[in-house]
Amino acid sequence: MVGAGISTPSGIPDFRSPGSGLYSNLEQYDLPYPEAIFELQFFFHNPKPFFALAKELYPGNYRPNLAHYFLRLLHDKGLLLRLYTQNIDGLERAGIPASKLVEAHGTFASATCTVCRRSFPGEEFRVDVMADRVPRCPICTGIIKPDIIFFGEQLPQRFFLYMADFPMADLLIIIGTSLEVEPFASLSEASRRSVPRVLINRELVGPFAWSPRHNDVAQLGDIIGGVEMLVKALGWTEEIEDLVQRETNKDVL
Ligand code: CNA
Repeated sequence: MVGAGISTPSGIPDFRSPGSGLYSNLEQYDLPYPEAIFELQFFFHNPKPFFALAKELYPGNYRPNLAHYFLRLLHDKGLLLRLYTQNIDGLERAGIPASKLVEAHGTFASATCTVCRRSFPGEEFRVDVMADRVPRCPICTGIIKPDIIFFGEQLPQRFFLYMADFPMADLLIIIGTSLEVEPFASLSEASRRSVPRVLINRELVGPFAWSPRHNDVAQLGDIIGGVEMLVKALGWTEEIEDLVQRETNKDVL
């Protein structure tokens, strides 16, 4: 399970980190209060702040970091049952196939007309978003909203895979999330009690703080440092360095 914290080393601010988080830097988005950016009522009143964020987070602006490559390595080794992410930056897609990924809070990769409900690939309105234009449906002129889950909206069907996945997991790794947003946060309680839960985060969060289990493990501090320690303990340091090198070369080519 991962959250915004795995992408802060890539330069994408999280929500709640004091000072650097999105919620403490609202002026540029012109919002009455932080959560309004993901509220439908506010979106229909003024979609511009959301599209300013969309422009920022659009695929291609940021690169995955060591935490993403660690998840990729888990997958390459056949150890990843599923990756549940709250992130909407799409960085997990670099190397993790769609079948292994649950983007619980949606994605910019597709979009839906808010009036006629037609679906569009995200790429189709990239030009509009980059030019600070609110994208409109070519058929009915309704506003097109990227398939990001707003407060009160239903989570994607794939989220419910957790009912089969969590009882099967042998290990639950949780990285870079405040575990404050439901229902995602409660997944941290859905693994079997005999299964260790590993938290890599700046501070204790969710059940690690208020109802820890005897077999919980918390590596507190910077995420990259925490991932490096785990990778070292697994004896995968060289492998991950090779992977990062290969992927960086791909970017350069
Ligand atoms: P959050 O509530 O902002 O929590 C982030 C957590 O990560 C906090 O506990 C931080 O202390 C911790 N953290 C951040 N950076 C580091 C670091 N470098 N080292 C160690 N710990 C760190 O974010 P959540 O994901 O828990 O909240 C859920 C929201 C945030 C979801 O709905 C997301 O869509 C949304 N969000 C996503 C992105 C993204 O896609 N990258 C960015 C901002 C917000």
